[in-house]
Amino acid sequence: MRQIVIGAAQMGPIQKDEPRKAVVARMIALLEQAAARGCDVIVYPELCLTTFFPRHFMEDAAEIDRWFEREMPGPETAPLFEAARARGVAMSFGYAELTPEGRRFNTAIVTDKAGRIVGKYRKVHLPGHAEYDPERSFQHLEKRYFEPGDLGFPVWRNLDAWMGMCICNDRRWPEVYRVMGLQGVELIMLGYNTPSVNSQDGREGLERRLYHSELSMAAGAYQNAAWVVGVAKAGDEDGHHLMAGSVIIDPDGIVVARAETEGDELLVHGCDMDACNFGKSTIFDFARHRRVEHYGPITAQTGVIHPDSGA
Ligand code: CDV
Repeated sequence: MRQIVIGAAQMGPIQKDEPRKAVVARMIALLEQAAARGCDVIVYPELCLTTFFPRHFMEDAAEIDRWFEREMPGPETAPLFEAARARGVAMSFGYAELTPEGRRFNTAIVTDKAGRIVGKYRKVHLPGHAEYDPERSFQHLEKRYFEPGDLGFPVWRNLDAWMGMCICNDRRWPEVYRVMGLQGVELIMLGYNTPSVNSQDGREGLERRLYHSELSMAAGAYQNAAWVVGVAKAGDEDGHHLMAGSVIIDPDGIVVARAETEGDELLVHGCDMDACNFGKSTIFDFARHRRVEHYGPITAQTGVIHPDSGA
């Protein structure tokens, strides 16, 4: 048995004017709860240091830059790293990264129990649009503020397990889980900011959005025999509602812990990494059962090509 006690630290809303210092204090409060409940690792949401700023259209570079971190840890996040190190809790969280070369990514990191960053992931699947869209009921400008991640889907050895990360929209794409599955991933950690309504289809409400989120993560867990931890930033941010639905899912695709609120809430579950072994050595023993000779289109094309198109 290789048990990792996981704390899924759902966060309630962060308003536009809420300073990082206040957010980091909330994160430390969750970390303290996690330590008191025996957690080995705590997982926070996507872009968890600020409000979900891609809903705001901005043109001024200085205004955009204020949402980004130039260093990690930086002056405002250092207390979080110190608290994690002091309590011996590893952590994973998402933030907006501005590199020294001026590149912008939607990023997540994972640390070890000494607060050292052991892995970094940059979001690959950026939803939304790059220009102001008057047809939408609200904006989702991730394609404006970030470039697609350039690190692939790495997996790291940490806490005696194979760990990987993805971010929000990535969780809806089966390729994401499979690329990590092919590296033997045992724990996939992800955070999200998911509006409760579709800005292009008001009929798609909260219930269906929660279902699609859980469906995608449970499928990814089961089909790759891995634990999946999905953590929301939820509630009403500046008049825009984000769904909750944070979950811890076992390698059978079963939800073992689910958030009950839309606020700061810690889910705790003892996750045995050896529970991945059965699925990985039987129905999803990739080496024995995959037929890669038939999978070519998955990497050779992006969009749909109908068989009668002549292409
Ligand atoms: N932050 C996200 O990536 N949100 C998307 C929304 C826009 C659908 C998501 O997939 O949850």
